[in-house]
Amino acid sequence: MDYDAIIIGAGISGLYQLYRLRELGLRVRVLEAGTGVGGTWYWNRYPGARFDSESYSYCYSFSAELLQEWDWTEHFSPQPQTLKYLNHVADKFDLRRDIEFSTRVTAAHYDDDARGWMVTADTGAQYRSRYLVTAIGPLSAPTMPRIDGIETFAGEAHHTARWPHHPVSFDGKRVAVIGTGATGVQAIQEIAKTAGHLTVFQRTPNWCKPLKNRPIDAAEMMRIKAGYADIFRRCEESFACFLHTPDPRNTFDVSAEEREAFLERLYEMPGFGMWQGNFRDMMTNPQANAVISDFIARKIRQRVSNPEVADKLIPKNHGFGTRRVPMETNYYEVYNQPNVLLVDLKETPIERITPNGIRTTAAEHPFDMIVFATGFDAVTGSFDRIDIRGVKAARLKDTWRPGIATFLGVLVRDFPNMFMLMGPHTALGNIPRSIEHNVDWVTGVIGHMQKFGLTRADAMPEAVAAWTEYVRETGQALLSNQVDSWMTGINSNVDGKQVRSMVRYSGSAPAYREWCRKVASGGYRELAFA
Ligand code: NA7
Repeated sequence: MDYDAIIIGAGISGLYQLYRLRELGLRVRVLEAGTGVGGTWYWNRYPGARFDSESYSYCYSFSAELLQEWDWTEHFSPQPQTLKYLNHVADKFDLRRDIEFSTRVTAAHYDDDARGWMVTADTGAQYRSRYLVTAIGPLSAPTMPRIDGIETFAGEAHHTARWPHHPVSFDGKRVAVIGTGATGVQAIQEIAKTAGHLTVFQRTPNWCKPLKNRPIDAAEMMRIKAGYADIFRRCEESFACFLHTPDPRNTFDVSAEEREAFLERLYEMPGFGMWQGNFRDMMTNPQANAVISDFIARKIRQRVSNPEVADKLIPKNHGFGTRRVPMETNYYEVYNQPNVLLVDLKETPIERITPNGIRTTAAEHPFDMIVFATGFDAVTGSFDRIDIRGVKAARLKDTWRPGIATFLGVLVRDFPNMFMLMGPHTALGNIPRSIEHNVDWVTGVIGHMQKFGLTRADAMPEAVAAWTEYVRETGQALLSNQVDSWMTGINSNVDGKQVRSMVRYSGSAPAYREWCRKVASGGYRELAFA
């Protein structure tokens, strides 16, 4: 074997996994497609990209020294600052010497005789390794919309997740943005500041909530540093590892006045409070959800001066919080600007992209630039883009075709020694919190194998069946699983992703960790070792 472990990806999960496996004394190589570290925060450098979670809850917690030496400048860190932080982490722990940049993994094949993986990169290089850790992210395979003529556009065109490294100017330009998810909303509010004219092409409006970001001064940063232990304890106890926990009351436990006052407070609160800290039945009771959606709809009407435009911005096919809630800063006010136009694609669909711009069924819009904020082939897309084969050369893509099946979202039966970080069916939520847990657990399994001289680990079929069933059960009551979004496996631009499927675990993070803890403390009986 060339290496004990190959890690694919040098984002938040890959960097930390490298750190941990090095502690075990393993020979590790990280293969990274980008020219630098950072993953999501390396690729998504579009204007407006930033954390939607409090910076100090969304960072690594494993090193007290790192926590104490790093100063966050804003409550919700902007992408350049986050990238700087991840570069600092790579330098501080001397991680770069084990990372190969500009190396995109194209294939990973398991060899049962050698009990290891043969990994192939687009550079032509091949690597043999005992363990394979995928640190490729649930939202990292960008998708372009399927629109006729897209390749004929003669102006500038950028996907938000493949944003150029050089500055992009919107000054005086006629700019189009397609897509109004969390990314589109962040980009639109920024582009509108300088574009000559901005046209937003919206297919489905989302329920957006004010972020209420603000700078962190030195005194506040000192207080945050002193309170890190409490911050991470709160994250650990909450449903999805955020600083916000659901209110113990149900929506209709309180009077209409009290409810309104509570929702007002949440609306004014920074971050995900309105989504993660609302009445506890918001995500399961359609009537409760309708009340909260109505509250946000009224806010949109107050903030957008033209009632017809306001109406177009109000979602009609899903309730608040049932899709990822985009966080905004003056997003709705953008539509009051004279240089901004909203095009509702439900009314006037795009017919084609032309060399000059975009033609809908109603008009031809000329553009200098098109920004595609059209999202990702989520969760499984980053796996599908690599030719991953397990025992008897079975393709991972085919294995999952009838439905995703994993053990704890980490292991897949018949793909021995492959460990997924942030894979399908694992706890997501506040991703860095989940990453640290995932990495520590994987490190535990690998450490166990090293200690006992084991060379093959696979998930037992019964364990896979039990976890997959648990994922299905915990997702049943949730309104969000009855709505089309990347969280339910839908992507209109990808073949085979038109029907909803259970791609993510939607139970609680504490329950997920308890499963993992029991498996580890029981000596990994759910895994077949050899
Ligand atoms: P999302 O949330 O998947 O949003 C993609 C957006 O692009 C969404 O508004 C889509 O409309 C729109 N879209 C996609 N294809 C088309 C076509 N063909 N025509 C018109 N509009 C289209 O991706 P984001 O990058 O915003 O966010 C992904 C996650 O990253 C986010 O949840 C955070 O967790 C981080 P649709 O809703 O499908 O009608």
